[in-house]
Amino acid sequence: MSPTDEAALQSAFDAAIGADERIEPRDWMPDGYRATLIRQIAQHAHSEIIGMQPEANWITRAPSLRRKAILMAKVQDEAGHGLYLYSAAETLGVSRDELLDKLHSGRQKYSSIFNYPTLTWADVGAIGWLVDGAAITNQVPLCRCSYGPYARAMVRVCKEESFHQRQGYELLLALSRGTPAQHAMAQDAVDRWWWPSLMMFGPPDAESAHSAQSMAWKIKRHGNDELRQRFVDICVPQAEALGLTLPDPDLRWNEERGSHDFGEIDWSEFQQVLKGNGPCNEQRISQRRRAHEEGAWVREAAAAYARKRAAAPSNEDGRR
Ligand code: BYC
Repeated sequence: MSPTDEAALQSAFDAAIGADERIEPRDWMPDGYRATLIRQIAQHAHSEIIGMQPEANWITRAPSLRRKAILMAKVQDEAGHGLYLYSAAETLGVSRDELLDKLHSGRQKYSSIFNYPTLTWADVGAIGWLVDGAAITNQVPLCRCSYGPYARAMVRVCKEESFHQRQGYELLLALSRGTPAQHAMAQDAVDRWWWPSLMMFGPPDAESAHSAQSMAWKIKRHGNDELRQRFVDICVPQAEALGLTLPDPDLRWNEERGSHDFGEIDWSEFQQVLKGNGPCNEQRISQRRRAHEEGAWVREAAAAYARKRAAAPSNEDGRR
């Protein structure tokens, strides 16, 4: 391609972004835009499938048939989200195998939040309320992401996440209004999940390597700090309604800002988790590798069946 052609394509891309139009898979896009999307969508997909583990841990021990059915549906939804997102990433020219290989070998990240253990049943509620709540706050703006397939996937994901958030809230409410031991269990779970949930939004804007460029490309619509603040403001009245407290002595309403002030996040803990030193990093990855290996026969069978169908002559009505 000549430099003039490239410049024309770049200016058509810039104009589309400026006019809030969607970029679609066949459109020209700068290499950096493509690479950023692959990185973010892959991380997001990996988070969905790794995120199945901490909750699946409680399926066999859910306290009633109703709770078990709800939890199974939720964990299956997370698998579905992973599938939509891997498909969205594939439209950018990478294969699912390549992405899974990068996850398994630690060359691509998944959300820090899933490296914490689920110690009690109340953790299922805290994940729903806080982790899915944080995910919705982050993902609703992604429904307006400039890349079409990612934005469209997010619409359905957000609808399902909102069901997940409510199930967590309802579960915690039942525990909070239950016996003193159940109330204490709910409070303990919130105490452990609060700070890691705030870390889900990523480092402060000043240290966020990708935010400025991703916002200029309209992949991200808001900075990490703005979304984190929005989440804190949403959670404070919800915690009051739940009869639970948030573990932050510095949390208070700031009349001037019209927002809550909150305490310092321990960013050294976040960095440790990202480096692989969180409480469950090793367990999560080895479990994922094992599940992948044990599922090899399913992938082989599906591929053999697809080959057989492709080779068979069509029936008159078009069926094979
Ligand atoms: N954990 O420049 P920054 C779910 C990395 S799943 C790990 O601000 P960016 C659910 C970041 O990747 C929820 N790594 O990055 C599932 C970068 O490193 P690299 C998942 C993090 O991309 C099952 C570096 O730090 N949601 O909801 O502009 C059950 C610098 O950061 C994290 C998504 O993935 C983190 N928390 O912004 C229940 C949403 N934060 O890549 C629930 C989509 C930052 O240069 N993703 N890093 O090596 C995003 O919106 C953005 O990628 C982020 C980070 C806001 C997360």
